[in-house]
Amino acid sequence: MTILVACNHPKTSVRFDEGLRKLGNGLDVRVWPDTGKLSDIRYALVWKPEEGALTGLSNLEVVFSIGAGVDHVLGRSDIPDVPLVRFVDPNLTMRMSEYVCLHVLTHHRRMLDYAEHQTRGEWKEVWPQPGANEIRVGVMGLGVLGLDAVEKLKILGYQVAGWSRSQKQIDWVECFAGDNGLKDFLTRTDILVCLLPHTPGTDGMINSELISGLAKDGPLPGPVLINAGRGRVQVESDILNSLEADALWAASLDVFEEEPLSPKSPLWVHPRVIITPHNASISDDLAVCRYVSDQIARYEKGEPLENVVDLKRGY
Ligand code: NDP
Ligand code: OXD
Repeated sequence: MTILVACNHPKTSVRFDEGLRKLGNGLDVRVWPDTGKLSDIRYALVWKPEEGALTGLSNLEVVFSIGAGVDHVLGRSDIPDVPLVRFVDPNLTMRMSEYVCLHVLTHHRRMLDYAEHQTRGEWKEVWPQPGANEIRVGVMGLGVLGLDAVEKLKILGYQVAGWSRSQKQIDWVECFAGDNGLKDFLTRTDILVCLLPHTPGTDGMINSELISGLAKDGPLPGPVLINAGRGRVQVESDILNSLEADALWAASLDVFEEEPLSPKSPLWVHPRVIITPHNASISDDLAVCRYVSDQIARYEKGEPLENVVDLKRGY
């Protein structure tokens, strides 16, 4: 059983090569571009592989994505017509919810204001001081990550709603769906959290128009955006314009249209923007290797693969 590891950085590939070997599961691991005989390769483990890395793999049976998102492989000319399995893992899910709760609390509890006061040694309370139960958080994307995030936000006491493509029924969360449900979802949202994948359907959807639909009657000085889904779901110039126009009060952004974010981007220096380098939740190397190894074992036994991407939907 031969697996090809193909990542954007050779160092990343080496880590997964070592991880898979450590498991001692009998896999013959090849690291792109040292592929050996292409016809040996039945599996591929990829993260933003070089264009062409998956070409000519005539016996390839499954592609595994190192991340939960698969936009780094979809839409490429060399993506073969075989199942694409994405990474789903409790640790990845837990850490994304940590990020979401951290940033919701940061804006709710006005930590940017206090950090600024501290630079001047200024002892000053910021008012009003609403409780979590007065703040309406809306999570876009009620998949593996979104569902865990809404559950944890609910435990913190927030009024939580979710928005997804298909209608969901969850007792303790107000659920909205599709284009028809978007307006009402936004109107009741003070803090918007995006955990959407990037697909043709979500491309650029966080724009001025969407931001202007957020609640204007909340207890914070204005609406807040937190995006840890994908950068291409947002239009950064619109986010900046909305901040300047006070249509948006603050933002936490982990993902960007182009990554890494250019040092010239005005987002870096905006006083009400918090930037993190696409690390809201990073896939743990060994967890990925174990996951892939388990999936291959299932597949070899004739059991169905888990978390297979619907190529038509794009996630
Ligand atoms: P899932 O596939 O489990 O969930 C995706 C959710 O998005 C679903 O609820 C789906 O709706 C919804 N959705 C997709 N397209 C649309 C649309 N056009 N309109 C409305 N809702 C839509 O993915 P995960 O929860 O596992 O992950 C979400 C994304 O998070 C990943 O794709 C990745 O881009 C990002 N991510 C970011 C990380 C980071 O560190 N910043 C780390 C890991 C992931 P429905 O339920 O109806 O299908
Ligand atoms: C992922 C990511 O998709 O790290 O897992 O962004």
